[in-house]
Amino acid sequence: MEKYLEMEKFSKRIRKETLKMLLHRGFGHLGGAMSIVETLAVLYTRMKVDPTNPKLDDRDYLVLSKGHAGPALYSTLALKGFFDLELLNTLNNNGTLLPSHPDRNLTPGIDMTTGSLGQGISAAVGIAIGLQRKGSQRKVYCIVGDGELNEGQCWEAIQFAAHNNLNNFTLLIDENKKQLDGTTEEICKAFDLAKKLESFGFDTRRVNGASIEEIDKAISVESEKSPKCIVLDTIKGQGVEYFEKLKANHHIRFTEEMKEILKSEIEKLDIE
Ligand SMILES: Cc1ncc(C[n+]2csc(CCOP(=O)(O)OP(=O)(O)O)c2C)c(N)n1
Ligand SMILES: [Mg+2]
Repeated sequence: MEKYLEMEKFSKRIRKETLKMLLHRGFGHLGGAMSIVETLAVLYTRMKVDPTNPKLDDRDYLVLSKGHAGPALYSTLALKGFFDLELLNTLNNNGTLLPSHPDRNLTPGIDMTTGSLGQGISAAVGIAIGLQRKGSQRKVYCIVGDGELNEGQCWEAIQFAAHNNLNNFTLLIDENKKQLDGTTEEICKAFDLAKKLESFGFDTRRVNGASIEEIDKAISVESEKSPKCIVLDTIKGQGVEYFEKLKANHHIRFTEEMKEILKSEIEKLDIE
């Protein structure tokens, strides 16, 4: 379908610009940025946002609770036209508008400052209940990491969202099976996240997090009463074979060899 082809192209561009940005910087959170690329492509095709007016009154919100994946969101926003692509080369510089983790006071299109894991989801639920009380139709999306869900604070927010029937709230869990220095299995097991969210009262689906079509279909379901959860089955480093296979792929300082690999991966992502 045409719309999926467009989203597919968008996701390639996001992946490419993110890799370019990280290569230019020389280091960064590559693994967790790559695993949300397809999700960001779907979200920013569907969400009501206006790049010429980032503070548009009736815009939808995205809170990137796993804020260390900021570079993927910055490329998405730049490609949507919120700011110039050139700005991506200023990632992490002193005085930049693009700090490694999102800052709502700095970057056009960023609605919540994140990076301290567990806090973004609470803020997102707060935004959602505020909107619900105003009778607003605006939607709130929040992306959390599977390692991030080790934070107890996340589960307070999840329970609160279900208790309040926040059907304007969609939680997207990036289940890439890894956290900072190992797998979730060995550090703190996630168990069955879909079952957990279901039992917390969320309308839950599990999808292939590399499939634009599956993500889009899951996001498009309207929930009557309960908040929604989409568990994204992803790979840390998704879409870049070398980094998918690399064991320590959370935060990478690129060796000369890795830089060459990145350059060829970037070339492969060129779109006609
Ligand atoms: C409160 C808090 N503790 C620790 C960190 C450091 N930290 C950054 S990313 C990360 C691992 C997160 O794992 P996950 O949520 O699975 O992220 P992903 O796999 O998507 O990169 C940690 C511990 C942090 N940012 N915030
Ligand atoms: Mg993870």
